[in-house]
Amino acid sequence: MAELGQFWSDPVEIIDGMRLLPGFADSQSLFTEIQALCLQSPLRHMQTMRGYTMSVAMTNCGDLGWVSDKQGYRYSAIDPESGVPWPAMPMALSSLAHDAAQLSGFDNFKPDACLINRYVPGAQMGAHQDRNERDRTQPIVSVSLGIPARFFVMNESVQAGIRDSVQASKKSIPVDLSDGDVVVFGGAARMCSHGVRKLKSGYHPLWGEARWNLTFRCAG
Ligand code: MD3
Ligand code: FE
Repeated sequence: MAELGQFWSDPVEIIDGMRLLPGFADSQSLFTEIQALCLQSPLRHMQTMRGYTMSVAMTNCGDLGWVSDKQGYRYSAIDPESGVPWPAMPMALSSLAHDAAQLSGFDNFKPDACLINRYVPGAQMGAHQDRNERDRTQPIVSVSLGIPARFFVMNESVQAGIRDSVQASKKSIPVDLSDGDVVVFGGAARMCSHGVRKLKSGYHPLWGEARWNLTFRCAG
């Protein structure tokens, strides 16, 4: 686990409530944990309500897991593929998320859900909000691993127009996320729309031709 205060470079406030901790996560130790989790609860491509198959492969650990099917998006204590609970969240993962949240001003972050996303070249995630979590005063902590990806977040600000009186503007802000980068989304950024651009091909010595992302949430 990364020691508190150890970064490749200083934390960056991208927009109000969104803080990037460059290189905060120890990719090597997470690799071992994630391999073990995926043996217990294999990655799968979920269906959307409209019948599309997601290009991102997913699984979960923790008390609750995010699922999507013809009934829609929700959290479930049971892995629908196996009929048994998701694997427990390893301490190495929950403490990483806790420490990243604490460094960003959120004390006592105790996530009950960790969504594990795997992108291969060509995979992407369209713009969406994360709104299935019960307590939205809690942040979401995201950990990026493997080959880099271009993430985008919509900054929903109100700007005074020159001719119009007041105009709502949504500006898409690109952020390149690399192996070990951790992002904390809380406060004003918590409900911002966001997504991931189509992954370009690449190779990472540990993760191969893939990008992985962990998102820690207080869902229940
Ligand atoms: C901003 N995952 O699983 S993580 C997702 O890289 C998701 O796999 C992306 O969006 C990925 O829902 C982005 C960054 C992230 C996660 C949650 C957020 C950004 C967020 C919630 C609110 C605002
Ligand atoms: Fe999201």
